[in-house]
Amino acid sequence: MIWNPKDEAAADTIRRDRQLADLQKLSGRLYDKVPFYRQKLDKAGVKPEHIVTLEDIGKLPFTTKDELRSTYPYGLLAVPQSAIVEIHTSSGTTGTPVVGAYTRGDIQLWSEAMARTLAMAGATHKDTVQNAYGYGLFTGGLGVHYGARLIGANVIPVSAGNTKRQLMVMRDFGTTILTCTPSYSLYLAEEAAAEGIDFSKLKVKAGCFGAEPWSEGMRLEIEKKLFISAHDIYGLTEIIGPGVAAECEAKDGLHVNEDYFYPEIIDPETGAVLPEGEKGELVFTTLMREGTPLLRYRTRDITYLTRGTCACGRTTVQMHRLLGRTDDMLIIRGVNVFPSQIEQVLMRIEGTEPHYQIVVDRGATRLDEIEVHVEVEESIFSDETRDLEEIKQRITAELRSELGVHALVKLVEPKSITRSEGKAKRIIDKRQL
Ligand code: DLL
Repeated sequence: MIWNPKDEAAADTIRRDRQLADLQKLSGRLYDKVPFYRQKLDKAGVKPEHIVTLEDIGKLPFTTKDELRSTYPYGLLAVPQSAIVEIHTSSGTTGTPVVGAYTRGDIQLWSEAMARTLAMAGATHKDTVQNAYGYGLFTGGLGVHYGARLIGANVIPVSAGNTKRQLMVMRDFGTTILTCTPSYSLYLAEEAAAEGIDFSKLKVKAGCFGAEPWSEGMRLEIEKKLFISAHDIYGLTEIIGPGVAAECEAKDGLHVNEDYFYPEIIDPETGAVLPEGEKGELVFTTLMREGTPLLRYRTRDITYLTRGTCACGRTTVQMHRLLGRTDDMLIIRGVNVFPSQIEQVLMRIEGTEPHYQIVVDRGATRLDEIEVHVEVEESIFSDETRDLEEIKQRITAELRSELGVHALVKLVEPKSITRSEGKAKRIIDKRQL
């Protein structure tokens, strides 16, 4: 079901007219109300009235994560502080957190964006949504909550963690839709098996998974283990949280809520806007945000966009599942390696579990070495060492052909890699770069 056919399935020309009008209003608002943006626009020699066509967005300067950090905490507010009703921040594990401040209008917009997202996974007011994203400053918890509420579904705000309780809730309250990180959904499946709970007998029918990278192979694994339809959902704190883009039943790219979040793909080196279908860095302009609107925000996420009416009837532009981030690309002996490439290889190999970690270090020779730790199935691990050796060799060969560099492969016991209740930690980089 399309939650809002008028906007999600609007004709392209109508949508573009609205986007242009909103962009013009936004640039005027930022110029008048946010000294940071006024200075930026002045420096770039652009005035809001120079935005005459949608393509003129290219005249506007980019906003970077560093700028968000340097204006921490309230430097980018476009409304008086008294109009703010909620604050979220990114986890801040890699520096000063970035802040998103929401007005009442922003919460309404977020609810709408998330209602669209959940509806893409089939949610209606009859559903019971078990929300296992963390509640708090992280946007996953409240974002899903607001969307489920708008739909009128029964939302269970269980939050992240406490796996045994998750399973009890799922069984006793008849959860039909599960929301959590993709890695955590597999942990739930694993614990269910240990507790003697059969997923095929539970009522869960779909899941909205995101907040971390995952591959098509991982989707198949989740669908098989949980007996559900698994949908990719994407978003980031700076823009709104989850609700930026999501997969419908066609699962052929994520529909971007482009009437709110205008996407562009740029060459990360030159900043040039790339044509449809070309891979590059995703950039968003928050056309309708009130609290902390952003112009051309560089997400560092890598993907490409495609247009055309989807089988579901939505006309919104689609982004391909993320291919990586400009800052998670590992450079191993000069070769660019994305963790997503490694996951793709591992998911193809029979006998491995979808739990892995990538360790990068410099050995005695001071050269980069990459070691991939991957769990193997119990039956194989306790069985013939010959099988283990075969799997190891296969993974090594496939990684070499996919990545173009040699990776050491270490097969580890089932359940030996630390499970995460939120975003999985896949990379351990021990190099001092
Ligand atoms: O992770 C928002 C979110 C919550 C999205 C729940 C989906 C579900 P941040 O903590 O600010 O926000 O992290 C944003 O996570 O720039 C991506 O690199 C990554 N990310 C988010 N969704 C996906 C996804 C939330 N579906 C950063 N696939 C983004 C791959 C994702 N990476």
